[in-house]
Amino acid sequence: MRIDVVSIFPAYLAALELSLVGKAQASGLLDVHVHDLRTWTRDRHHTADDTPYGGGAGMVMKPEPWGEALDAITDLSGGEGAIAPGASDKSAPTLVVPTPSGELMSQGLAGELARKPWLIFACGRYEGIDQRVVDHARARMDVREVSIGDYVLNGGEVAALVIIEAVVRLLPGFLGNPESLTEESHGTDGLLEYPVYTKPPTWRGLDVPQELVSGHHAQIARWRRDQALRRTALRRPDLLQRLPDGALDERDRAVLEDFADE
Ligand code: JAH
Repeated sequence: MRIDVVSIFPAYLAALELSLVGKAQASGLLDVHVHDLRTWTRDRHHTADDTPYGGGAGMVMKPEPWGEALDAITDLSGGEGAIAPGASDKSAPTLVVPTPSGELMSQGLAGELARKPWLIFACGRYEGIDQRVVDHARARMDVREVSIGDYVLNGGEVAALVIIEAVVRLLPGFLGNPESLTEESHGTDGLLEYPVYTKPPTWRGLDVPQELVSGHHAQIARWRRDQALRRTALRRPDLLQRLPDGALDERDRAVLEDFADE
């Protein structure tokens, strides 16, 4: 996968060199390019913003540098037009625009983006990017305006980091152990994860639940299921409403009934 990120604060994206995303890059699975939007400004002061039409507080990012940036990045044609057999199609970029007014980020969207060959992140600042940039791009490529939650940041950079991390860890061959991806919360059964413990068995007077140290596989599985149900009911009742038909058996429903008064 290729990822391009455009920002007036490219230093924010330095975290991409670290840890798991950095390892994916080192392994050749991922190719990340960070660009300074001001590369594509033409005035002495490298102006990226202007006052909003219609008035109001704050500034809006000018469309021209964004248009030139996206033209330049997407015209990194690679010369021919032919795609080598077995090579991924880098001629079909998906533009991802982090914005509080976008569709909500989810594990499902991360999986969808992980199947794309090329993602371009446009990180806005101020009150956002002139809407014509997105409208113009939509006629030329897939565009996803994405929110990572209902709160406002100072720009799209941190949201882009969140989205990139959620996507890159799903790339085939990324983790050593593919099971660690399929087993966790939001990966399979739609419940929150159960609490986890490690040694020592007693720490500061707190014991590891006896069910987990019992060594009885069925008892451990049942305890974990009950805890996942309990946590989900208490913290994310909305997730219980969205479970597919048949996700809960009679025992699950009885357990939820017992937690109803907590
Ligand atoms: C703020 C451009 N959903 C989180 C999120 C994403 C992006 C932004 N804010 C919050 C943002 C200012 C300018 C994007």
